[in-house]
Amino acid sequence: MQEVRVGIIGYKFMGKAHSHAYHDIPLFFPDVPKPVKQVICGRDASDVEKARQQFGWAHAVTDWREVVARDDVDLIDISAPSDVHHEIVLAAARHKKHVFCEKPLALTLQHAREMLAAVQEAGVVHMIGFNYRFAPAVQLAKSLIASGRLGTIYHFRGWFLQDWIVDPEFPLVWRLRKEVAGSGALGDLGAHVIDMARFLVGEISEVVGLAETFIKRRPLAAEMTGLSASGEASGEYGEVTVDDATVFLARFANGAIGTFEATRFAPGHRCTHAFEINGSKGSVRFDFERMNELEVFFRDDDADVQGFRRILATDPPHAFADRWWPAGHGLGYEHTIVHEVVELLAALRDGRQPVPNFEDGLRCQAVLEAVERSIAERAWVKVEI
Ligand code: SOE
Repeated sequence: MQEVRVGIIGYKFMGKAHSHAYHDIPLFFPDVPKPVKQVICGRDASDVEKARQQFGWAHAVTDWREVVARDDVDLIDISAPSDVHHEIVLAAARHKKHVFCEKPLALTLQHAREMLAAVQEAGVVHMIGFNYRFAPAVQLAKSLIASGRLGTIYHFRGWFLQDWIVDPEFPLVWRLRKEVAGSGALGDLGAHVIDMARFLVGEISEVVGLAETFIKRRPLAAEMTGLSASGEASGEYGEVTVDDATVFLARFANGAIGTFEATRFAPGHRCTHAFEINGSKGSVRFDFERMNELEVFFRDDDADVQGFRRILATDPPHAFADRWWPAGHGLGYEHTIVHEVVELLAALRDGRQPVPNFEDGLRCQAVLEAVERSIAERAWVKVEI
């Protein structure tokens, strides 16, 4: 396989981030099949045409059904809001297209099950967009844990903090509407923390949670599709139907315990996706706002120099480091997406499933749903897929 022809649905934040990855990959990763930017799709004809020109796609269309049916497309990239994932994945599977879907996989666990079943039955390659796994510093944490250098894992402490809706007059964008987003901070940010925990520590078996919606009504704006909104405020208000913040406790199947926090109400935190993991032999900690660094502590260091030390994970032997810049130059958010798309293209080349795939999406969804049930029932809930 020399080339993979992509049809992308969505052209805002994720559409742009994925377009950038398809653009960069032939320059930096020539050993995976070359992604061909075939067709980009969005609801607004003039905006999608602008995106086509700016991001370098060959064609622009306004109906995703046309994209999944095209003969000149091999891979469907779903960079659109969560409420359309299910329908598009089922249609793509029917047309035997490979699928790359943004997180969270679905609005409900039942939909996630149907989506995994559909791609498995179609025999296509499927991937879910949990990009933060692909930061080289996170890959280093993974290899330290997998090789036993942290010993038995006792604690996972993860949090994803943002502050973009603290202003009560911030409009009711799609991420604040349950019917489009599924949930709020939990599904949008907590899903990333859950994936990180599963990747680094293992399966979560039981959860108990607490959620709050601090601002219950927000102004309606003319255009409410992106992270922000534009157009004249109408003077009308609508109900916020998702959580502004969710916290939960978890037990892992391997005996570790976890605390999780996801909020959009933490002033000063723009994109603090962080974790600390403690094991019998040491600890690691990571904060995406300093994504090139991993802090590590090893109990068997000589006593006089014990302490957390900062590893700059930008140079060989760290993951992906030999593909980018000279020593210490560092990577950014967009590189996590480049790396995840490289994993997808390598899987297509090698005839295997990439990781993370829809099974990971389903397992994450099962945790999300268990947290929501636990909040509704005010009780511990077992995670069942
Ligand atoms: C908004 O909260 C958001 O863009 C999420 O939707 C992304 O998944 C996360 O990477 C950054 O924040």
